[in-house]
Amino acid sequence: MELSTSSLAHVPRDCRPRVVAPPAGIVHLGLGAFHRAHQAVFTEDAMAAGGGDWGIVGVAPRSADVVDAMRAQDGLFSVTTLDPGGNSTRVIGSSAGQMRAAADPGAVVALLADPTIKIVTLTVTEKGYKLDAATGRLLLDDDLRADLETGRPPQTVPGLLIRGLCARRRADAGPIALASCDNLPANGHRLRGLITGLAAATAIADWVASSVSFPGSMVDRIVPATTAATLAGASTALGVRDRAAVNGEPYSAWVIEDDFPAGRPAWELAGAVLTTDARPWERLKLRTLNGVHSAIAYLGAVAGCTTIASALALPGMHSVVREFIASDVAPSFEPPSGVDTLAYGEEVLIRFENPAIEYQTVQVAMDGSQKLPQRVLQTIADRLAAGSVPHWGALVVAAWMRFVQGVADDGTPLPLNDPLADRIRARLAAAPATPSGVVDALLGLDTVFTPALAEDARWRAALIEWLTAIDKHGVKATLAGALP
Ligand code: CS2
Repeated sequence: MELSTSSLAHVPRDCRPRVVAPPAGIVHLGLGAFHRAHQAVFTEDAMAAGGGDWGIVGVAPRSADVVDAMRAQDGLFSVTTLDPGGNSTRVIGSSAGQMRAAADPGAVVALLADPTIKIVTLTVTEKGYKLDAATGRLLLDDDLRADLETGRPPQTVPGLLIRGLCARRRADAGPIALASCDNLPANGHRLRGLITGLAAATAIADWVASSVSFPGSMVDRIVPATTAATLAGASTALGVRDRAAVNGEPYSAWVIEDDFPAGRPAWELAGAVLTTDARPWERLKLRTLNGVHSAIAYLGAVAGCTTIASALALPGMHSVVREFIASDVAPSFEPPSGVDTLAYGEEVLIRFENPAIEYQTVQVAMDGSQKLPQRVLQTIADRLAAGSVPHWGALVVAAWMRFVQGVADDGTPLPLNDPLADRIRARLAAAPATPSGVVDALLGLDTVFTPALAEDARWRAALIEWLTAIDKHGVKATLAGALP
């Protein structure tokens, strides 16, 4: 039997949703596993505790799989919390519909112009915003230009949002909040800059300024990609088949700027923290959790480890990432008041060690050109500006430079899933195959490395030193010998 509203009676009572088929109030762009295990859960709990019509219409930009699976299940899906002390599974009922933007962009635009929709949340990944990762400036590529300058159905996220906002203004459907939940620095400010920049040349510029808000947020939960084992585990727990199941770690956090002109769910009743400025939390999380995640991913993948937990168990890895946190990350920023970055880092390492979360190193490693700037390079830039050479940060970037060459230490091919893959390959192919050749070729990627970073001789030397060590001894031996 499949999971659906009519089969819920067969699902164990304590796994059933707290809300079913709520009227829509939110559109969510990016129907991936992270959203289903994060905002969808917070929003269900908020409706259960505080009421309101805040059902989520989930929009998948391209992929049809999740949309089809969820539609067949009346929008229901389950989240299994992977806890070394015992797993628990619950069905989430906060969905109010599913759409595929690529198949029917007009329907998404019409929805954004519907007065019942008061919030748009986004998890479209770093590259979805079409922003230069190094500087945050708009990257007006051919796709986005076509969305803005022709009447074709929009194919990019910014194109879809602008078209939706124009339609909303025309329909006089009232104010709306656009809330980025992606791992971008100052994500609310970046989305505001993007949308107001694109709207500047249009008739909706003033309306956007007065009626659209851009609350920033820090989102956090480790949610591995769904596998056949995820689906099998959910079916066993539920007694019915769930094709849209996801797994997540026990930890889950959401710090959101409270700027919702048309109202919002009572997320604070679901454990979220409402604040006036989420940036200190985002910076802490991006530089520590995500920075260390990427560090373990690149070093681990090159060393031949498939999961983050197994990579963290390599001799020397734990000490190296602790040194990275203590010597480079922690001194690079002021944490939110009351938070100790070193203690936060220790908690993060315990979360990464959870053996039940089989988070793939290559999943974290993908899109490095979009992730490294906010996760690692800003830390490095701040340390260099303070007069200190970030030795461990250089090891992380050297590991990325080794990773993008496409083979692990044992000769196994490594995937390069990155919007800049072609540029990266072309630069490497044109450069001498020496550590300094590779470092110079990649430092020339100007949407990744700012001029200050590309030109810093101290840092370049540190990169070359690490890359030489990795080339000569491999990652495992480099890690094992990195600290006395
Ligand atoms: C990870 C994140 O895949 C990645 O790049 O670093 O998805 C990470 O698991 C989340 O940000 C945790 O909140």
